[in-house]
Amino acid sequence: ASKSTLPYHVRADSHQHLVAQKLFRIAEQKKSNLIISADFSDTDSLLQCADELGPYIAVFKTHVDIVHDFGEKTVVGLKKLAAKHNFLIFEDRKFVDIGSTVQKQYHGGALRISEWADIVNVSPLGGWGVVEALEQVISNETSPYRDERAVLLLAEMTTAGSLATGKYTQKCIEIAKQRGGAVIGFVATEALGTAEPDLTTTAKEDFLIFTTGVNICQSGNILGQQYQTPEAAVRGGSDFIIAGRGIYTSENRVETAKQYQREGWNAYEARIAS
Ligand code: S5P
Repeated sequence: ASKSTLPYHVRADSHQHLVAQKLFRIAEQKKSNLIISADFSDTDSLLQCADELGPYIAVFKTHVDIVHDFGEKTVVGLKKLAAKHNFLIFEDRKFVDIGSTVQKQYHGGALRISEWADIVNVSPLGGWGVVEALEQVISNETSPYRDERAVLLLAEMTTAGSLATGKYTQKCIEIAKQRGGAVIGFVATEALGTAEPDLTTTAKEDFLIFTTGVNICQSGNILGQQYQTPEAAVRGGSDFIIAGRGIYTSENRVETAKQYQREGWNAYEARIAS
């Protein structure tokens, strides 16, 4: 699978999507391709993590449906910290339903995801309609967030026995290429063969690879989660590495985050030099 060996700033300059441009620039400025997966069940813990680790990350990934006291304070707090520390917010909602339902889950509802999440992900298990549905909401002329919202397709999963392989993964790539411009990349364990060797001639399809299942110390857990190291992930084509428990359950999460940041960044520098 080919992976991009181009520096983030080059990809920022040639990318057609504002969110991808922003993300590449943040990565370059902060020397970080790290995303923290902040799977906390209360607002205070979530915001404290964002404030402590904010300086070392490019993106803060949430599962707000596990936050028992989710509300105005959560939304305002997240937005404020994103501005303070210059990171994007990714709600790992994994939409998987018919388009009409997904529109209601994304926009409004209890979680108001379209209002605060720069990035969301979706599984096109039911086909392209669900991607179209999100794109409709995003590109709606009355939307105050037009161009500022992006979508990732869940192309692979890290868990043992995952069914998100082969044809399903290939279909994700096809859908990303065929649909309008909101899809900026994939959640995948490695490069999916979509990287363009030379963006100076064509920058249409520079899809970003976001990789979960990243952990320096562990290889997996009893519920089937499987891990790779930051270095292995980036070497394999990951553009942004996502780590949760490997960081937030460690004794000193700030030092651990810095370690993941360093390892991810060094691997990126090695890749673009190769
Ligand atoms: O295939 C996947 C896709 C995702 S988005 N495997 C995953 O583990 N995830 C998410 O990444 C998962 O929902 C969790 O929020 C995070 C992994 O957390 P960790 O604590 O195992 O690093």
